[in-house]
Amino acid sequence: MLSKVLIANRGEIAARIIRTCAEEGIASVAVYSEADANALHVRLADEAVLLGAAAAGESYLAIDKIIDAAKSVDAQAIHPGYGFLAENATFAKAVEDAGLVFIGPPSSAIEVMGSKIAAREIAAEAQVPQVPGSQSTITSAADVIAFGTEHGYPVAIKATYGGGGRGMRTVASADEAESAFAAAKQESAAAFGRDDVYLERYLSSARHVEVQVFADKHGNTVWIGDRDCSVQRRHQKLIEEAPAPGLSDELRRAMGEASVRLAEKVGYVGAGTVEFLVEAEQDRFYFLEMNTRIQVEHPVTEMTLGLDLVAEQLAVAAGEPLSITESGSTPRGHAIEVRVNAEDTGGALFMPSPGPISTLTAPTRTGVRWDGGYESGDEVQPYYDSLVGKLIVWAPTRDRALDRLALALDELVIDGVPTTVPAARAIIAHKDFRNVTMHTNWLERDIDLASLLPAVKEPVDIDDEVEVALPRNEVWVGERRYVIPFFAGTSALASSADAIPAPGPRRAASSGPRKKRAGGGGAASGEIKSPMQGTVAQIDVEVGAQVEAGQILMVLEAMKMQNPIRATITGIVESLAVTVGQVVGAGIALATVVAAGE
Ligand code: MV4
Repeated sequence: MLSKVLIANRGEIAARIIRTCAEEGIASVAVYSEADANALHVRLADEAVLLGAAAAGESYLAIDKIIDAAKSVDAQAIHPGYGFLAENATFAKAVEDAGLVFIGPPSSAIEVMGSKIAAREIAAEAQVPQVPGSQSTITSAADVIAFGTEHGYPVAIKATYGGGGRGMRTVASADEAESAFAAAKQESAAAFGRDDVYLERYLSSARHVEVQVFADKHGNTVWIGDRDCSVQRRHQKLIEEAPAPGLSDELRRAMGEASVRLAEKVGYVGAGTVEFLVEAEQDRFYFLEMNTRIQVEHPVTEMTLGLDLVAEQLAVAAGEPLSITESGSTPRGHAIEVRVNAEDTGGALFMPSPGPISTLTAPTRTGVRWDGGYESGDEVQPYYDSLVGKLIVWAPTRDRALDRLALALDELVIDGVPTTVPAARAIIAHKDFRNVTMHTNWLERDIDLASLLPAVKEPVDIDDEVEVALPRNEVWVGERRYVIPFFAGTSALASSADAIPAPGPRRAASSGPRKKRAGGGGAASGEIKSPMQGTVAQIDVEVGAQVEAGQILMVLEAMKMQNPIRATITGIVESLAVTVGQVVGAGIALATVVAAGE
């Protein structure tokens, strides 16, 4: 048995792991950055070691510092959680080489699954079905066209050393090949430091279903249930559930057995997840990738099986056999998880909105679990992801779980930062979600989140708003009145047409009425400058394109947050001053839009 474990992570997953360590009688060691000195995971752990500055590279991604910290406190093992270094084969190897136990698979399995081409080769050897794909990295747009001619469109261009959908581009026809190829390469280089890309036939209306596998060091490998994670926005999952609804027993079993074959082929140990695309009506499934970590959504599996997957990870790492010896136990009831992020969903923008949480009260209803990374008085930092916590409900049936989830969402109180709860409410209230006709492109294509209203941090006094006469609307959130400005003809989107504010507490004024902007006379040229330092993650328009004021021109990634950059006036894109992958400083010109007719 392990006696002391260092948790190389922060937020809710660090808190989650620390709590299981306590139950197992294992001493826990938190690591933290300067920004996290007072964070929940530090308060919960038995010991804590400062790594360095807030930037992840100086702290949660600093391999040597983390290994030194483990040695300095005599920890025997390191749990990486998810994200940060969890799927970094170099880190796993460094942990192994330091004589410590990496709570995860062997570094060799991480390495194989890190290359999506190698993963596809192993999957083929294990006779796991997959969509047609290129057998190697491609070198030109001509390769895309040749593949499209042979296998049909749409085609997906994916990052060879990527995963999770980042760097992925879809190609609907041959004339899109050139620009999509260039964009996928640039995005992959920016996201993963390598620009190798490969091809897959793209399935547009399948569901995203994943299988939880577990292996111990005694040769036991089992599959223990599936989860549907089809509702994603920009490859961030919003809602997950277990079991995946509407799959036949045969399909479930075939996917589970395929997952075990794959895990065995790669010499897997510990918790792993095998992702598939599923066409449930046809009983067909296709391998996508394997995630070699505990996943954010693991609690829905726990709730339907009565297990603690982190406890199983700790046992396996200590060399004990799995407590689950049989594959495919029948799940009991249904569990659904909502990820609650500190983001303003107004106008479907999902703007990261870090800041202090004044009140956080989780629902206490039967069948409800809250896995949180913060408590009242804690501050969501701008340096890391914006996950505040996960609301998980269990009920005997899916319908009952959805009803219970709606009530639990109403009872969850988070004051101080806006959250993604309004989007979750809209999703679970939608008939397609209730009827299980959602799929991977459903959220971005079929459901209207653009009418969600932006959050306003402080109540605004109507009488103070005399600067510009604009129609407005009031909403009541709990006991507080919020005033939402209306802009003629459009949704709330137009109200944030100006440069997006840098991370930090949102100013009430930013959502309030403001002076009439260019376009109605006066200045008719819109130079768009970068509001912050960041990396151009995506460019949505080309020179010469007609754009509306408020339309997204590009996305700037800063501190892992996606910040849309919008046109300030309606007109034509005259110039683009940047390319995807470029790092820009605050105030740097990004693009120029000129009013039509000039
Ligand atoms: C796909 C796909 C369809 N066809 N690959 C996204 C996450 C990563 N693990 C793989 N992903 C996908 N890969 C092929 N060949 C669909 C997804 C996908 C998805 C795509 C667009 C919008 C939302 C999505 C949600 C889940 C999966």
